[in-house]
Amino acid sequence: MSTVERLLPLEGLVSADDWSWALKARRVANEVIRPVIDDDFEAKHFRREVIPELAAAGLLGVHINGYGCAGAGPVAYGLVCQEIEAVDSGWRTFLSVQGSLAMSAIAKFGSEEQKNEYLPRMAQGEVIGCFALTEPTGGSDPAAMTTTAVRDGDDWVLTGTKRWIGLANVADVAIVWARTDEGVRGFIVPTDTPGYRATPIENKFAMRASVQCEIDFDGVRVPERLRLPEAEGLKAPFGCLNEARFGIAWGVTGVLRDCIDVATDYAQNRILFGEPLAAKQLTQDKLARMFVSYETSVLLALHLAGLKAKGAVDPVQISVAKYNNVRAAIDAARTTREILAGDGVTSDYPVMRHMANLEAVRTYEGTDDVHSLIIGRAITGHSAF
Ligand code: TGC
Repeated sequence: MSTVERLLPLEGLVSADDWSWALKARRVANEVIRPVIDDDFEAKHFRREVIPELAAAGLLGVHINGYGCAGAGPVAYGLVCQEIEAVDSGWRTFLSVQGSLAMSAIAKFGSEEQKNEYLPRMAQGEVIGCFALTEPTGGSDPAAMTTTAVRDGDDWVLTGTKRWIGLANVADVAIVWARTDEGVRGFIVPTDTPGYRATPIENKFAMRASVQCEIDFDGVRVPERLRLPEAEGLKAPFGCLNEARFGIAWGVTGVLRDCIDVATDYAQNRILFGEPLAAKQLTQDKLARMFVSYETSVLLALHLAGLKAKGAVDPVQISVAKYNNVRAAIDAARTTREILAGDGVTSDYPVMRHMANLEAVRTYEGTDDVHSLIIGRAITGHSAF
């Protein structure tokens, strides 16, 4: 049994229904992803066969109501992210891109026709989505976007470049945010439309079991019926980022948990100076700090979920949780590496994979600097971006 479940079981803090979602996600994570993740990370292989398993468990767009989606509450949504990310951040990223970003964009801002056309098939994993907001000149300032959509009769013509877009080369549809004469608008772009070209970014040291791309839009023609009618201005994509940031705040607690388990098991079995490493005061201090950090991160995530369930969560509160929990997970991965010493840098253990992935996680969906400044602005009233 996991150390954290033995000492402070999360099961007792959540409803039976929410916990059943954790168990469904844990099964897929442990039976389908864990056995292959080290090889896939090493080989930079995105294992598409995992998608039907995630879909069969109801995990794609798990938090969306109706249209073939499970309509699970925020705690369940968070627990699902925690279980998948405990194995690998790349697969939690897949869940976020598909469910929190692409499906959420359609659910929040699409027409009834668009929701009926796409959401059930996306929940089944038959249609894969990506979310194209970030541009090559910098992701922190979407207001500076240069991708344009120009009206031409019944169509829109999209031109520009997006970068760091998860799944863009395997996606069937891209949710693309572009500047129009009336401001930023969102479009559902079938990826087989002429002029759409997604090129994987091959030389990543993080998220190697998932795929991120640069996308070129060279006069991509999209009919008006594929514009998201309710999306007006940048607050629309930010509304989707709020969902993804919430999932990250929960997901990284899974990495923290995995690090504690790896470090505890290693320390119990590694003999140093005639006794287990676990019997040393310095090791116990490291484990205790990680455990306390896990508990505070989870309680913050649970608090956020409670606010979200009441419809009362503020984006600043999401920033607090993303900022704190990602940093806590990074600290735990570093501490685990220290406990494992030389073994910690090998692929016999997941520590370096987690560490590398977390460098991407701290950067996307708002860097920790951006979240720090969002919090600072809320405290002081001064915008310091
Ligand atoms: P500003 O440009 O003035 O605001 C524009 C409008 O957006 C509203 N807004 C939000 N609404 C809801 N939730 C939020 N979290 C919001 N943040 C901003 C804002 O109120 C305004 O509304 P309105 O009605 O006045 O027009 O921007 P700001 O000063 O509020 O924000 C500045 C800053 C730096 C905080 C913001 O630009 C920001 O959060 N930057 C980080 C962007 C980010 O997270 N990018 C990563 C995207 S990830 C990606 O594209 C790849 S997807 C993942 C994958 O594929 O793997």
